[in-house]
Amino acid sequence: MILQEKIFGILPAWRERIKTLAKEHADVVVDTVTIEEVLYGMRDIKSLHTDISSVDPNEGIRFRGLTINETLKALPKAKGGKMPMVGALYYLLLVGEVPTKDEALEVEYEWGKRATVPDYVYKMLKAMPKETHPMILLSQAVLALGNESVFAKKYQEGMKKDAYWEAALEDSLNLTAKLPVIAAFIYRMKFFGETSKPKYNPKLDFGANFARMMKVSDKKGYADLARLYFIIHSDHESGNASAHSMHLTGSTLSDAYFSFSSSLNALSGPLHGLANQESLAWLLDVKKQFNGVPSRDDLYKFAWDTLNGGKVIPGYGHGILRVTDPRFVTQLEFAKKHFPDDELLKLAELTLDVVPSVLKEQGKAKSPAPNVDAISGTLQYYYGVREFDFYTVLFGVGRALGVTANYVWARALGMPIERPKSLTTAMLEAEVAKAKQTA
Ligand code: HAX
Repeated sequence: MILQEKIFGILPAWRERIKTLAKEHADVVVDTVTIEEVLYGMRDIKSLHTDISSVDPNEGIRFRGLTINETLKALPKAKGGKMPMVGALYYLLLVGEVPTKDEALEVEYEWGKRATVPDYVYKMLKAMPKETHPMILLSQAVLALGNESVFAKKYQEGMKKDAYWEAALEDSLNLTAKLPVIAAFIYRMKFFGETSKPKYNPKLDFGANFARMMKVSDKKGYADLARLYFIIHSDHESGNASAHSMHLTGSTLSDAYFSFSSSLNALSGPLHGLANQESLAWLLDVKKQFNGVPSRDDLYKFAWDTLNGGKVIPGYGHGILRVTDPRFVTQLEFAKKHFPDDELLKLAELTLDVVPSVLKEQGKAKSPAPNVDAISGTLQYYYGVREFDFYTVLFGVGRALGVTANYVWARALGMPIERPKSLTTAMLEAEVAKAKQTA
């Protein structure tokens, strides 16, 4: 299988680089830790290691060194579409090189072979109460698939440490292949009462399959939107909550299913993946209150009312980024190209003009710029996916690509169990006293 062969070929050199760093330069200081960082979510502490992607605060994400624009340009496109194959992105993340079209098709082929979801997963999903949130269903389905884990089975049989990554890769491919099927099933079952099993067509790519299984609308472009969406949501370096949860759980040698279920559970919070549905809800509230797109002044007042009500304005601000999120820009460009006259898009654009200045006036948010979630719901809404609760599931399917690539490499490089040190308040106070004495 192509991914296994490629990783096998490059792994010795990567292992050597890590060994050199760990053995010969172990004492080199990369960061120091302040009390503020300890108390406020470890923000910005340089303490994680990944080569899959990295985020520059002033530039945004790079996947294996490529910006979003470079990624979209370089990767081979899907048949009949203008966006790259999702399989091409997975290859890039896992191998670190831009694949040829044939190499990308091989990943798509692997997914096609592995997309069958076991019956017991459908049965379990059908047995859940109707009001269950789609993220609960998705996380449950992923956890249930753990029955199939190659890693867990081989570990029990005494697999050698050197081979962990191969079992991790098998699980990751099996899991990512099934996710679009499970997500589409959840969508059709939860919102349309349909319980037939979606059929993955191995002759089509991941994005086209997802669009078909979702049965959203006949508007042209949903398959391309799905490809774009999954690609840009795949990874955002390792410190964000969903990526870090996957990594932390995986570091205990839990299999990819346990680990990805953790990742989804972290993604489900309103400060993380749920923000895309909250952001669209906010825009629709505005639209409802003003019976369409309001004046700049009315929107300004509405934004202040949100802040004065003690709420955040979803879709704005970021833990690391200090500029407009390029994932936002790419989606805005897609929307302007495909439906420039859409009322909700016009409102999103006006919001882009007003909200950053309101946040600046308030003076709390370190970045007043829009993040990925400020517009992703607007695009889904246009294509007919109007059930907000489903939006984080879409994010989850995309995020699986990045976090599983990290998971495979974490096992390949023998990363150990995570175990940072915690301090009591008295210990922090003692550090303050010590610092005062030496000052
Ligand atoms: N609206 C109102 N207040 C905001 C804000 C916003 N959009 N963004 C930040 N702030 C506030 C914070 O709540 C914080 O207030 P307190 O001091 O009273 O706690 C203050 O500004 C400083 O926050 P920060 O350092 O700029 O931002 P954080 O790193 O603490 O938080 C968040 C980053 C993304 C969680 C934050 O900007 C936020 O809540 N944004 C709205 C929700 C959102 O869009 N989340 C999605 C982010 C992207 C993502 O991960 N997607 O999955």
